[in-house]
Amino acid sequence: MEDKKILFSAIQPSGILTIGNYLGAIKNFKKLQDDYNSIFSLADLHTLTVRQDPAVLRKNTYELAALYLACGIDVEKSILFAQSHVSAHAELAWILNTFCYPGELSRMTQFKDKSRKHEDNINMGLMDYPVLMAADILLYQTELVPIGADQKQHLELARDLAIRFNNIYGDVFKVPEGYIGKSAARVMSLADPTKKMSKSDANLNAFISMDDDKDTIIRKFKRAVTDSDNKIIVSPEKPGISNLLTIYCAFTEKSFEQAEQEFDGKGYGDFKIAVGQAVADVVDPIREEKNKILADKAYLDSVLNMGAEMAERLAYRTLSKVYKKVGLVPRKRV
Ligand code: ATP
Ligand code: LTN
Repeated sequence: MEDKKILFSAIQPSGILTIGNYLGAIKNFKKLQDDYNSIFSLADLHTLTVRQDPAVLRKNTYELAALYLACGIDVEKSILFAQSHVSAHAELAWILNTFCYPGELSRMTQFKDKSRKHEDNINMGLMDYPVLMAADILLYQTELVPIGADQKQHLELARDLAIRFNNIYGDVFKVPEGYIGKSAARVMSLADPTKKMSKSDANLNAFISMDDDKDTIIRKFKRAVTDSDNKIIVSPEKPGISNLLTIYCAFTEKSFEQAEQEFDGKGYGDFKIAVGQAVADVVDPIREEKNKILADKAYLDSVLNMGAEMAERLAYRTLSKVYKKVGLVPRKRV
C-alpha cells in the first residue's frame, strides 16, 4: 500500500441499503478512496446484535459486497472484506472491553433506540456494539472514519478507548478522526421526517431502498409526508420538504439555492416527481450493475478472500502489539 493515511469504514449487512446509507456512507467512500489507503468492511458480526435469519444474513452479505463494488469501490485500490473473516476484530474487542465501563455504553443513543425496538432481546452484544466498532477502527491504525451523523457518538468512544489505552501502554493506537459528509449526513424517514431513514424500518414507505425501481421510487416520494403550505424551501419549520430538498440536492449535486429557484412557484406534486426522477437516475444503473456482479458468486468470494488476507495481515500487527503490551505470553510455534 502506498504511503497514504488509512481510512476505515463499515456497513452492516442487515438489509437492503437505503439512499440514506448511500448518501451518508458509500457515496463518500468512493470519493475518498483515491486519497487514502481505504479499508471497507461488511460488519456482519455487528448484525448479530439483532436476531438474524441465517439464510437472509448470508444473502444480505453478498448483496452488500456487490453493492460496494457497483457503487465504485475499486479493489485494486481499496481493501474490501467481511469482518467475521478476520478474527482479530473479536479478539481486540475483548481486550477493549476491559477498558470500557457499562455506563459509557448504556447511555449510547443507538443502544437506547435499539433496546426500545427489540425489547425482547436486549442482549450484551447490543450494548457492546460500540466496543466492537472501536476494535474495527483501531486495529488498522486508522486516521479517518467516514460515517453518517448517527455514528458520531460511537466514534467518540473509539477515540476515548484509544487514548485511555495509550495513556497506560504508550502509543499503541492512532486516535481516529471522524469524517461526516457535508450534505445529506442525516437523511430522514419519508413517513416521519423527525426520524432518520433506516433500512430496518417496518414501514416500507419510510425509506427508498437501493433495490427500488423507478416506479416504486416515484410512488414512495409522492406519498412522502410534507408540510401544510406550498413553499419549496429549506427551513426548520418544514422538515418534510427540507428532507426532500436535501435528497434532491445530494443526488443532483445542486445547491439549496439552485433547487429553491428551480421549484419556485411549482407545486409539491411536480417537486416530488422531480425528486423521484433524480434519485432513480442514479439508483437504476447502480442496481443493474449490482445484480450483474451478484450473479457471479465465485468472483465475490475471491474478492472477499483477497480482502480478508490483506486485512488480516494489517490487523494482526496491531493485535500482537496489544497482546504483548498487556502481558500475554506470545505463542511459540515449535
Ligand atoms: P439499521 O437500520 O439496520 O440500524 P442503518 O440503516 O442505520 O441500519 P448502518 O448499517 O448501521 O445503517 O449504517 C451504515 C452507514 O450508513 C453508517 O455510516 C451510517 O451512519 C449511515 N447511515 C445510516 N442511516 C443514515 C441516514 N438516514 N442518513 C445518512 N447516513 C446514514
Ligand atoms: N456501526 C456502524 C457500522 C460500523 C462501522 C464500523 C462504521 C461497524 N464498524 C467501523 C465505521 C467504522 C454503522 O454505521 N451503523
